Amino acid sequence: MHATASRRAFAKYATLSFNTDMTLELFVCSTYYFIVQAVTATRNGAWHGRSAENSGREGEAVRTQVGIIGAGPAGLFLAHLLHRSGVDCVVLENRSREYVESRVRAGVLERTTVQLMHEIGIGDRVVREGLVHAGTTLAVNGEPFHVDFGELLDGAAVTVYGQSEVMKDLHVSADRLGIPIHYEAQNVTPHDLDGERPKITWRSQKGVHSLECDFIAGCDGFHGVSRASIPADAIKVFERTYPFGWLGILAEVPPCNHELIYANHEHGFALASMRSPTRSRYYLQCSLDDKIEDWSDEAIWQELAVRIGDSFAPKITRGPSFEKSIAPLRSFVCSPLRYGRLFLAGDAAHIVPPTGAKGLNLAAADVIVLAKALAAFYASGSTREIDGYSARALDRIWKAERFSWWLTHLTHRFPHMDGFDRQMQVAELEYLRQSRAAQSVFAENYVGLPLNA
Ligand code: RFL
Ligand code: PHB
Repeated sequence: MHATASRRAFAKYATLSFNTDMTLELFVCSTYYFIVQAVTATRNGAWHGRSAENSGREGEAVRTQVGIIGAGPAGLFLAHLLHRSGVDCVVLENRSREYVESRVRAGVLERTTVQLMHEIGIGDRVVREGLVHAGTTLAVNGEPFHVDFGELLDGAAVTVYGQSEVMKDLHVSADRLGIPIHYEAQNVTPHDLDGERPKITWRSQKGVHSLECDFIAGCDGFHGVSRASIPADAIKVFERTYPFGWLGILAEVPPCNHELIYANHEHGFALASMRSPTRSRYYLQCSLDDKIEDWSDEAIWQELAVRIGDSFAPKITRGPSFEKSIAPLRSFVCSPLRYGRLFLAGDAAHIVPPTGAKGLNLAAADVIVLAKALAAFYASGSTREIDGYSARALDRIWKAERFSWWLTHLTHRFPHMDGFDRQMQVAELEYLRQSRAAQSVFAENYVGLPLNA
């Protein structure tokens, strides 16, 4: 029998039988019995993670070790990391694969995220097609200045590579590895989170299904069902909403600069970003009352030119937008990231305003910690690492929340702002322009704090 299969079967059998009342001694003494049973079970085909095609017939209870709700970046990075550690999982996603792949969102990957892509075997395309940016430009009242991450931080850089490309890479790899993902799963509902045998039910065209698991990972984004399943008195929520949104467009035109431009202008914030040397992504701070129909392409190009300023405005190539959306901005953290056997990760647990480009990267960092903790549990039976997941992840989350909140305040126009507030913004940006120390702090946070921070 293959060693990995044996380990998996043992781990599964062990978790089925391990409960908090049981002493570790009893757990160890029972090992021999478990292995014998596990070998038999594996030979019989029981407890194997089943593929999306052959699992989940109506009424059939499927069993796995970790049930993952949500096939966004958090859910699929986690599934890959668990798979690599020999831990079985099944992913349930309420949207179609095409929808998840076409959602236009993040664009900037931290080093840790790119490294994670390499570790799980999807690093080739991001290296070929991703754009490595060793710096960024900030502008205040149309006057730009450059922050050189590479020079300040010993070669540090971020990679511009769209979230939709990350999702395509994850999907292709999940297919290849046989990671079971059920798309268009309706009415996904976690049950018995505070007991020993949590389960998830969902509905497909075939009927109602049930997934029994040892643990559930809630990776279903801000509006998902996981956090909403936790009793209100079991978690604390910290939140700031912002009195504006971001209007974003994609256009098949070359970017106006080889790196991003974050612009603070009296009219409000603007960001020049990109997806490739021929595709631009631009954002404008807008009112929460604005509708997409209020903003013609012409009005957007006009306002971008004003806010980005004279140095770069002549380099903006205008063209028809093929995607246009308005997103509200929010800072949000829920604590702790665990309730019983449910663990929250990614946007299900926290939201940052997109100013610092941290959301997807935080989701990746969370599941690196969570996957390691779950793998440690299955390898040793010790709950030490899973018990520490929430505190360890929150430590880094709060630092990214702080940076995103700070950069949002530094670069946006708030309705209550008076002349004094405006001068404070300008003074801080001028300080950033002139101070190497201030630039180092900015660069260190922007390229991403180390995972053990
Ligand atoms: P996601 O991506 O929302 O994925 C959650 C998945 O769960 C599914 N789902 C459910 N499935 C089953 N049952 C249910 N009841 C479910 N409810 C939801 C959803 O369909 C979805 O597939 O969360 P995840 O995985 O935590 O990933 C988070 C990131 O997507 C997010 O933080 C980033 O996009 C944020 N973000 C950025 N992050 C960066 O790191 N760098 C950036 O440059 C960046 N730019 C951005 C951004 C987000 C933006 N918007 C639109 C909010 C720019 C923008 C404009
Ligand atoms: C993007 O390209 O979508 C992007 C880049 C930087 C941000 C936010 C979004 O801070």
